Amino acid sequence: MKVIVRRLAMKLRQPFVTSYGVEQEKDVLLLEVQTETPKSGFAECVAMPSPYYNEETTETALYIISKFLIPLIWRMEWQSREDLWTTRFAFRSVRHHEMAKAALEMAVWDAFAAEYQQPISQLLGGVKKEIPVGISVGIETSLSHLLKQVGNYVEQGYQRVKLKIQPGWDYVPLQALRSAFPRLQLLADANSAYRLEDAEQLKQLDSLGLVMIEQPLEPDDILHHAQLQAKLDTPICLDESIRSASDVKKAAEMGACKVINLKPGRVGGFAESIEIHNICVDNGLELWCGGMFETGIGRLHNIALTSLPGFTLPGDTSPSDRYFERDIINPPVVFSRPGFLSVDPLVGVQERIDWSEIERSQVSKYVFERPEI
Ligand code: OSB
Ligand code: MG
Repeated sequence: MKVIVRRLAMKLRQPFVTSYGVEQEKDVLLLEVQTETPKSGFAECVAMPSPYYNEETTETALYIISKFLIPLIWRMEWQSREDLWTTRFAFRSVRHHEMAKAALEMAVWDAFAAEYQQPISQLLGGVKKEIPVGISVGIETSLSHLLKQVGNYVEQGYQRVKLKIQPGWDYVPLQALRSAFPRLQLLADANSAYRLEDAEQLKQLDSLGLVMIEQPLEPDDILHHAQLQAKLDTPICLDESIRSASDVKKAAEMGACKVINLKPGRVGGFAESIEIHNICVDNGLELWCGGMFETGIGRLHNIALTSLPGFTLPGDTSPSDRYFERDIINPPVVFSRPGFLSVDPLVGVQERIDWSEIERSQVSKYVFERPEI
C-alpha cells in the first residue's frame, strides 16, 4: 500500500467573499491511497489556507496526515464494509483535526470501492438516483448586482439560494431578494458573525420566511444557539459547530437547531457522516450536504453521500462550473436536468480522474510507502 499526497493550486472563477475573508484560489490537498492490486482511491481535504472557518489549515492538515495519520493505517486491512469503520476508530488517538482525518478516511473508502468494484454511493447506504441542488452566494457590495446574479441562478434551475450575511449586510439584501423572488427557498449563512446580544436584529429576519439561518453564533457555542433558537421562528442550522456525531446529539438534546449542514470533510469522514445522518433521522432534524468549494473529487463524494434517504433539503453541491473553469474530473459535475444532479454508480472516483488537469495544477507531491514489517 502507498499513499500519495498532492498539493494543487486551482484558480476559482471569481473570488468568494464570506464574513471571515476572501477566497481567490483553491489550495487543494489531494490524497491517493493505492492498494497492492493496484487500485487507487482518492479524496480531497477541505481545509483552507487560513484558520478562519475553523482552526485547521492546508499546512496543518498536511502535517497531521503525514506525521500521524498515515503511520496509523499501515497495519490496517479492509476486507469488508464493516472494516471501513476501523479507520475512524484508529484515528481516535489524534484529537480533532477532523479535516485531516476525513481526507485520509474518505480516500480509504474510495479505494475500497475501487478494489471491490462497489459503487461508493451504495457502500455509504445511498438510495437516491438524483438529488436537488442549491447555491451559496458570497457577500456582495452591490444590491443590483446581487439581484442580477441570483436571477441568473434561479433561471439556471438552482432550487434554493443561500446568501452569506454579516452585520451590515443582512436584512436589506435578504428583503430585496424576498421581494424579487417571493417563492424562492432562501436561507442566510452567517459563518458565526453574530453574538447572542444580536438576537433582536436576527429576530427581524423572521418576517422574511427564510428556510433557515445557518451558524449565526460562534462554533463552540451550542448553548447560546439553543437560547437563540428559543427566540426565533426561523429554524437554525448548524455548520461550524458540528464536528462529530456527539455534537449533533448535544445540539438535538439542547434544542440548539432544527437543521444540520453536514460536510463529510469537516466531521472526520464517511463513517462519522453516516452516524450523523442516522442521528438526524432519529431526532427529526432536517439534513443537507454543505460544500467547501470542493473540486470534482470532493463534489462526487458529497453527491454520493447525499443519496442517503435522510437528506431532506437541497445541498451546496453545485456543478463544477460554479467555481472552476476546468475541473480535475472528466466529465465534470453537471446538472442532469435544471437543479438536479445524478448520483452515478461510481466504483470510486478513479473512473473520472483527469490526470492532465491534475498535472497542470500540481504544486508538490509526496509519496509514502508502507514500511517493511
Ligand atoms: O459556510 O458553508 C459554508 C465555503 C467554504 C467554507 C464554508 C462555507 C462555504 C460555502 C460554499 O458556503 C459552499 C460551496 O458551494 O461549496
Ligand atoms: Mg456555512
